[in-house]
Amino acid sequence: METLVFPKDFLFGTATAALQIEGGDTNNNWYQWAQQGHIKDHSSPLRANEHWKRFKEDIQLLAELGVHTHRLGLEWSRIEPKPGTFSQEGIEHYLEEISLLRKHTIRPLVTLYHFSHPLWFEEKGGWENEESIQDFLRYVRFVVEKLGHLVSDWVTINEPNVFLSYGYVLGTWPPGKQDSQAMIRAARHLVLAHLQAYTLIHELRKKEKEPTLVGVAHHLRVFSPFCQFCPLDHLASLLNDYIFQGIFLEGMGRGRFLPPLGVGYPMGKGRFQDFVGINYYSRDKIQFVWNPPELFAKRLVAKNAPTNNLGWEIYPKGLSLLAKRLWKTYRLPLFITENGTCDKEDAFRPQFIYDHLKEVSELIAQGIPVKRYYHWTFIDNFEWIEGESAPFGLFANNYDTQTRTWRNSARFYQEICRTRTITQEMLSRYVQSAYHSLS
Ligand code: IFM
Repeated sequence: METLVFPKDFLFGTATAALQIEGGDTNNNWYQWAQQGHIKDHSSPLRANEHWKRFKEDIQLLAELGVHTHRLGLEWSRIEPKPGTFSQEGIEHYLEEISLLRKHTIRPLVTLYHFSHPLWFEEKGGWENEESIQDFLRYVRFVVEKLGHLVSDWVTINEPNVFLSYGYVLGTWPPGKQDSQAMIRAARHLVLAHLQAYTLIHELRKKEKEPTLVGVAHHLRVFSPFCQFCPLDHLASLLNDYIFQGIFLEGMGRGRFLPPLGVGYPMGKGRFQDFVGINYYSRDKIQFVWNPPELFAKRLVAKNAPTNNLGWEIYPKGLSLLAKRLWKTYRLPLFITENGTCDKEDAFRPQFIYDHLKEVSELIAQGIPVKRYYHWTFIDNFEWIEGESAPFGLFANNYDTQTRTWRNSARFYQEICRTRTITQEMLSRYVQSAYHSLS
């Protein structure tokens, strides 16, 4: 393993989402989904990490961890509990939280929408309703007017493709549908909401000296043919790539609508992102299957590949493959807005971090402007339908006592943040065991 050295302006951070850590909110679609019994371990985001109450303690931990930046989400339902009615308490809470981050010189990257929304929005039909765009923009305007003086970096929408796949194809997330027409409607609205929010945020902040950066956190995967010699597996991989991520990258990045989202440039040709956000976790091996009209592909894990506790393949090289492609296409700074793994024992997380940062370091050496790395996640939290049972945290959390514990990975990451290097000596202290494999 090599020593890695990162540039002085490279920022290391952590990422979280409001619903996954805050607890205490019942006015959102995910609380309702949990109440309906959809969470595998029967936990609820009502508890999570009680971060809403404990944010000072958590920010103290982030400061000790030494991160340069932190990606946090806002809970829309706390800020706009009823349509058009904003909560003073909600926005003041975030003012306080973000001010505290800044006091510790931790640069905030704020996510405006990360899978959860108010119940009133869900009841109106969520993103399927055309009015969703104006509803979202009203919320964005309020937030940027109130928080803009503290925040210059924004993610409008997190992983629209994941929300749509689980919510409208598999039906395991709210709104729990299996309806491709509804999915396409919702997808169009999400893309348009981003395009208009991008323009609005810049409009609101145009007089400010500090540049405002706005982008999307895209969930990006590598799709490759299960069988190298099977043309149909190749074709199915390309199609998966196009449908799962290609149409969102082009739609949200350049305002270019591709089928089935539409055609042309409804908002005009342009650039609608200041960085490309990459949430990278894994690769899928694609096998063509003929089972019309539902399926044309199966997503499989490569034979003998290392996997995490959720069975996701660990494939660090995929990060480079995606980053190179995005740089070639968009010529914009790249932020790794999420990267991390589910590892109950914290057995292979340090190795995972090293292997992915090695890819980042090689990309930088090749002149590709990867500027930030946000580890997903700061602390074990509510992992959507997995509930409390899928720990991705640098810190462990005991949900009964709400005690936070430093993991070996957190200590490793602390040294990485402090020194912007990974030395052989650090590797010998922190990287203890390699990955589990399927075989
Ligand atoms: O926890 C999620 C996060 O909310 C979005 N990206 C993937 C993470 C791990 O599944």
